[in-house]
Amino acid sequence: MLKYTQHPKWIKKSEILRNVPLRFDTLCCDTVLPTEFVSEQLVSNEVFEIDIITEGGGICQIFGQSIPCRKGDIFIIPPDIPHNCYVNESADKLYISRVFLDINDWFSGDISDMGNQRFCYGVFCGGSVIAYATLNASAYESVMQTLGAISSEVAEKRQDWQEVVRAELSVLFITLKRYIEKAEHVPFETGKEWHYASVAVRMVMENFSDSELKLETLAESLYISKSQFSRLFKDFTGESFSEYLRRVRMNHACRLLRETDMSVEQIVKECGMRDVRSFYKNFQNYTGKTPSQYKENKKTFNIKGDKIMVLLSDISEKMQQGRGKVVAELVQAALDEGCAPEKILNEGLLSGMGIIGEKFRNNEIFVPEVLVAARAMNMGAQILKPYLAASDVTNIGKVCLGTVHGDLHDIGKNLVKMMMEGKGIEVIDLGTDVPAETFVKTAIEQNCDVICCSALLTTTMGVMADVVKAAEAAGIRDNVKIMIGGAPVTDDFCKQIGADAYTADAASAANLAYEYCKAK
Ligand code: B1M
Repeated sequence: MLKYTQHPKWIKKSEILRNVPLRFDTLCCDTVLPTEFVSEQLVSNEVFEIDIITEGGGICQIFGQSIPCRKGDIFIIPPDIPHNCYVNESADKLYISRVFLDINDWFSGDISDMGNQRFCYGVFCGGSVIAYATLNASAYESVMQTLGAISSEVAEKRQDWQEVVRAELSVLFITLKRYIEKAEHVPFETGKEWHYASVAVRMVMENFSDSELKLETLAESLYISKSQFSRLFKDFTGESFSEYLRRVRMNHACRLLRETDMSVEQIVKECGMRDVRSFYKNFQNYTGKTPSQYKENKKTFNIKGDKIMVLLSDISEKMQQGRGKVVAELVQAALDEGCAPEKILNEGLLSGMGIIGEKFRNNEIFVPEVLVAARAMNMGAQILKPYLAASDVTNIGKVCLGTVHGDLHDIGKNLVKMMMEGKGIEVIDLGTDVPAETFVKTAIEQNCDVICCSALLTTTMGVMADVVKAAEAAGIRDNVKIMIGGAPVTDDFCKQIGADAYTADAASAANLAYEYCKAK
């Protein structure tokens, strides 16, 4: 029997839209889907809403379409799309953490708007704030980076943007979680103070080249006393105003020395320093080198080999941070420097992915971070694709390739595909989570020369044995070669299950598949 209860009144549009680009709350829903009242039950917002199912299971109805949902599911609902969540008839509760994002606010780039809520992200329960995350300067920076990444995904809507937004959001929650404080411990009135400090940080970032920039002037423009300003600033950034300003200026000076041919005098002006003498003194204290020694280093850095090394390590680092666009640019820069694509793949992208795997194993990072890194890896690999897969030869033979059932890892498989296509082999990409029968059915229907299986989990390796058995059962075992690969797979395992070959990397997989196809 369907039960109908009133939709809880937790959406207050005016509140959502006031000054804050992002809010989240938690909702406990106990409404069973009322078939006859569906249209009246749907609600819509003027902001993006992201619903994360944290407990229970039920139905998410979007545009009148009922989608079953369970713990871990995330729904991204664009503005003005009518939607609602309901519990299953059998389940009694559905808990949803919800995020409201005012995209326009992000695009305006006006940080001060956000500051009105003292850099605070509220955790709401039943309409009231139960906790909030108050961010210090570096946490704020990292949240802004994540929000920036989300907003560009949302704006550009690339193929798997929803996946990436999900991953980025989880990163956001992990970051915020570290800063969550119970509401009673953080008096609401501190908001203004945090606002002052954040505005001051922004003013420093924007005006550090003004040699007249002083604590007094900033305090004055915020209508607070010098000592109050000084205290707030230190609380917020962890540094005194003068230390902070010096650091910002010296970082900028280092960058100019590294990346431009500006004279020291020009740099002194550009960094808002008083004169060359005090610049030298500060610079030496900060870097331990004179500006000319620092510039000398830049010259060594410009020697091609070193530059490539730096680029490769940047690729690895940015990939681990999940900065896909930057990775793509760095990969292009390394190619432009004449670095071999295989080197970029192995010493940049794959070396970064190795570190990610290590950190993941040690619980230093979690699935969302890995996912974001994986995407960055793919964006880098896309730039390499035409170089790795450069071949004029086509139609050497046909293979079907997939990651086995239960396994969603596809980066290695995609590399194998890239390399095989580069060898002129036609690749039927079956994607991930591929059942044994599908490999065999495709091989028969498409007349494939080779079946290629990839597995990254020890728990899914067994499916490869099923593929061999299924091929035998279908009577095609003598006509088709079976190749296997993936991090946990070994030559011994290959022999044990009766597959034809194991190869350790994508390039050798492509070479062997080429041989198999040619021999047919
Ligand atoms: Co997962 N993951 N992951 N993961 N992940 C591993 C594999 C893991 C080793 C991490 C760890 O614990 N250190 C671990 C497996 C442990 C085990 O089984 N022994 C693991 C786990 C546990 C999991 C989850 C269960 C985590 C969870 O949910 N709690 C989950 C499983 C999801 C599922 O599949 N059902 C999961 C999820 C994910 C993400 C989705 C977040 C993401 C995948 C994103 C994607 O692929 N689109 C991910 C990633 C990225 C990794 C790591 C970090 C990197 C894998 C990778 O892409 N490597 C990985 C740790 C690691 O390997 N360092 C890890 C780069 C890639 C180029 O290498 O795929 O080995 P690889 O391919 C190589 C060769 O093996 C070869 O060519 C490539 C190089 O040239 N090759 C073949 C591959 N296939 C071949 C086929 C061939 C021949 C060669 O012939 C046909």
